[in-house]
Amino acid sequence: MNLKQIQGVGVTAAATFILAAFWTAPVWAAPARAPSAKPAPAKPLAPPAGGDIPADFGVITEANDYIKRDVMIPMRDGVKLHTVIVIPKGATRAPMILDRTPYNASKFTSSTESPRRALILPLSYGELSDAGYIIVAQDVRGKYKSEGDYVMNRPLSGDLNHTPVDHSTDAWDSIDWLVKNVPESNGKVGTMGTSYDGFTVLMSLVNPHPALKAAAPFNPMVDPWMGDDWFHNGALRQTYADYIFEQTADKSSENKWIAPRYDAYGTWLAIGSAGTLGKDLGMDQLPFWQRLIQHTAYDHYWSAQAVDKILAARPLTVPTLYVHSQWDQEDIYGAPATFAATRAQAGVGRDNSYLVIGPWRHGGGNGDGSSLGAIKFDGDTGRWFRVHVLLPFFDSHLKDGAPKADIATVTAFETGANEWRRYDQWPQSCASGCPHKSEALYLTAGAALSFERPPAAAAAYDEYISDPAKPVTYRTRPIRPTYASDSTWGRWLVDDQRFASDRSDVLTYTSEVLTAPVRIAGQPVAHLFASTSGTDSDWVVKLIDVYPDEVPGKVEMGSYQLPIAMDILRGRYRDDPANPSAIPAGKIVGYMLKLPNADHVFLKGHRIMVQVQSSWFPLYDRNPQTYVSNIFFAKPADYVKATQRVFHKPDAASYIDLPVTP
Ligand code: PG9
Repeated sequence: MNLKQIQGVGVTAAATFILAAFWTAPVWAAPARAPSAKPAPAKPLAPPAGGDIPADFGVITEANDYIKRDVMIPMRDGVKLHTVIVIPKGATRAPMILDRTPYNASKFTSSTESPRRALILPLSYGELSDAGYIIVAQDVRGKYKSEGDYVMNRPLSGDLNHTPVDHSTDAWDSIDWLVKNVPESNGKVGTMGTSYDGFTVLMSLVNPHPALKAAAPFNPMVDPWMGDDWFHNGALRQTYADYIFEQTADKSSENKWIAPRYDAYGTWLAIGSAGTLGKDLGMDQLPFWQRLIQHTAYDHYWSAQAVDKILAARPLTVPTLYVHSQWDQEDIYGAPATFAATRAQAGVGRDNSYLVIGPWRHGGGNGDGSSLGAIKFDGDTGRWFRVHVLLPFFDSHLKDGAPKADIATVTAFETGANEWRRYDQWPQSCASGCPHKSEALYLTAGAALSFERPPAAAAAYDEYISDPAKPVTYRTRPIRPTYASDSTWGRWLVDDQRFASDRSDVLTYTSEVLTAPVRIAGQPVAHLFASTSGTDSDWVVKLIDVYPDEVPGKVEMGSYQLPIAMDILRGRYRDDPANPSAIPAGKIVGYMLKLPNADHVFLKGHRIMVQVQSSWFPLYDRNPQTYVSNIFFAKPADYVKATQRVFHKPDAASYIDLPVTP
């Protein structure tokens, strides 16, 4: 039903009601028609010459509380980018928020059909619009209605991009046009966006336009080899193939990935290796897929486009609020890494760097943050952040005459305690250079954890068989394709880990019941001393909060194994991500794996758990456990069982460096 029809129904219904309630025939009313009189025959109307669709239909927009402009903005190379501008009706001297997206600007600005701007926009943008901001959404070049060619995460102009244009120049040209052509604006612009759009926000900070006054990258893609979308420490996130397929098979993402099976575990086991996938599902036709599977190591291709490194090399001149989610299932590396990079600068870069850490999934800061999976947070943390941090941050930099906002350098939600904290630096605890010193939590004999170094007499190691034919699933089966409409991918990082602790190919270490809370605020780092009978191996380490066996008021949480920080390391990159090397079979080797940042309290009565395993399937491709030059082209015979040993003896004592704080 369109707007005119809705209005028509409203008017007719109201008129009927008024007539029924108040109508009594006046004396002058004509007498009823005589029953014998014949009704006049209906006059047949012939359709007009041009058919029933008018050549130029005018949409009635008087009821809207916004004006929407659809424009094509010219870039320096002549390419025009499709841009939708949503202006609060009656706005004057309003600041603008620009979101540059590969996900369809038209859809972004018509989330629902409504005369209210708060409803046509995604929630967080609707709130900004209601606070007086002009919201601008733009299709990046080559996607949807924008001209030009699309390149996945188009690198800066240079040896990885031989054109003179990139997201930095496109942001500059767009901002320049906006401040000259939107008369309702005050000439000040902020950039905001989540994930890929967060990446374009960061690119707007490279040689920024002078009108760019503030930026809020939410969960930005920063280094997709180290720990964002495509890989984690060299292990391929193969289930993203469907995203690459849909994003690059055509301009408007109309080609849909058809999953061959209901359960992605079965799909990927049958596919075997990423190389086979290329052939079987036509991925080989996609240039980005080709680049992905050819650049397996952290070579120049990846390191030169890592945005934290790019921004570290130039002073951050625009105030930037990096928004991070503790349980970000897609880009858990980007925001804290880029904050660390620009905060380490002297002077202006340091002062312009702000960080928010919320208890959210990917993009969760844009929505309702009352809960995530089974975990509840005593209130809407998403709204709290937007009202108390995001809006004051933007207001103070973008609105004429707005007061300075009182925003802490770091605003973090401490899960467990479920309270927001203000810090003047992040991390709060680490091995050196932080306000607090981290502490080693040792994996010990008897499947235990201890802050004491393991004694010499204890058993030296635990072992398991890692079988690539039966990889450890990353969540309970069946696993739906990542972006299927019924997928619960967004909450997998808080899945109860009991399904894994029961497996014989997962080592599980548990502390005593805590008699006092253990609080962490920083990045736990796993130091494993391990051997494998193979010549390559993956190592997955999970830091888990085990709830008491019975939880009053939340019985379903009894013994819940809540992941706090987990990640994977591809063993061949242990010494140098750029230069892989075979693992010496049967030798004890040291591995260091930085886990994601966490601000969390393991409460009294809980226990700390660490799990170690060698596959995390099908999210990550299987390591054949035989060293081959390109793992994505491993042959079936390369996939072999391996005996894995994790050591806990004095000269090879595996531990987690826990960023504990008082
Ligand atoms: N993190 C997103 C992404 C997924 C897959 C590939 C590239 C980007 C995003 O939400 O944009």
